[in-house]
Amino acid sequence: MTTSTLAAVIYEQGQPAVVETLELGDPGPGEVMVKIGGTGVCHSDHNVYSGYRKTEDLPTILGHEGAGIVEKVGAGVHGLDEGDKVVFAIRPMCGKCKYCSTGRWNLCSPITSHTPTAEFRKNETKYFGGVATFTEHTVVWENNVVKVDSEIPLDKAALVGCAVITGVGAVVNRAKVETGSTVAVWGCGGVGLNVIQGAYLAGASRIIAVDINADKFQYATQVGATDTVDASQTDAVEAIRGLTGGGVDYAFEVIGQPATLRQALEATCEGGTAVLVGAAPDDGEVMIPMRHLFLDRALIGCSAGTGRPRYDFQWLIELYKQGRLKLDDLVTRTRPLTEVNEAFRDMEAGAVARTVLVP
Ligand code: PAD
Ligand code: ZN
Ligand code: ZN
Repeated sequence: MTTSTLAAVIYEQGQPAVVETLELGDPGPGEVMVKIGGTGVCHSDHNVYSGYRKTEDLPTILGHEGAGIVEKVGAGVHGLDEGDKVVFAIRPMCGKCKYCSTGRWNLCSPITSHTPTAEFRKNETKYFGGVATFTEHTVVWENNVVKVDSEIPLDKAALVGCAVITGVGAVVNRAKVETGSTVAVWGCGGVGLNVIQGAYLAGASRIIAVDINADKFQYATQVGATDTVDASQTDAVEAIRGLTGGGVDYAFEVIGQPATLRQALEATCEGGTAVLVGAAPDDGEVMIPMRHLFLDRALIGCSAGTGRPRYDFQWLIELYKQGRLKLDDLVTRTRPLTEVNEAFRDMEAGAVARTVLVP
């Protein structure tokens, strides 16, 4: 049996997404079909849409930051039932590879992952995609979803799967920011705002939000920024050195540009750490003065918040329920899935913190 489902498809990078009806097969062994309840529009989707990051796997179905309800369960699936609320994990969690075995779930080896046997089809076309949440229904490996508290609204839960785990996780799992530290964050989009709220949760003493769009600072302040620097008006590195008397302990680049990564490193104090969260362009390279690293500075990357989805999603949702993790303020617009291209335009214009598409 197949299920008809709307899906946002990229046939050619640099061209608008096409929202159309595809046929989706039933979940095979170890797979589940999820009815999408909400899916956030992340800049990583925009990178595929725009061609900032090239892909050969076309046509591709976008979307990875999602939450929904399990609708069909394949044979041999354990711990997931029809009606369960789930959040998607960007990376699978096989539980067996070197990385899973050493607690580094975000690096789970693609070699051991499972591509669903259920495919999206229209005529003979084969569609690529990850968890493919810019849809009404998707089928994924059981290890790509985490069952979560049934009380959390799906349009808010969606953010936990990417923006929240990536941002908060970069602070607490990867950088391990200590209470009292000073922090600067380049880029106050959906992910950067979660780095800011992660730094707030970690007890950072100073949280400096950097952006070239001053409209973003209202959101940054709402989630815990203590200072703002408009990099379109001022030299951000100088401003941060001035505010902190020599540089921050931790600087997070959450844009994905070589120039801002270099700025982030330069804004750290001696012994400080710069963390690359933004997704690099395919040919992105950055030159850094060797003497910077000599003075005990570190430059590190962070994928998916160095997250352990089965564990981290639960405590993040618990903090949301207690009012300590802000998600309602971050979903500044919801749109139907059919308006995915308008949502990308809002992102380009800096008109939103996060858009959630609701099929
Ligand atoms: P977004 O478009 O919502 O926000 C980007 C922000 O950066 C906007 O507020 C811009 O105004 C701002 N900005 C742009 N250029 C500059 C500049 N030169 N100086 C200062 N600010 C600037 O994006 P997002 O928050 O959805 O994603 C941010 C990045 O994080 C993007 O590269 C995305 O692909 C990456 C990402 N990484 C992971 C990971 O696992 N590491 C996961 C999810 C997203
Ligand atoms: Zn994302
Ligand atoms: Zn693994």
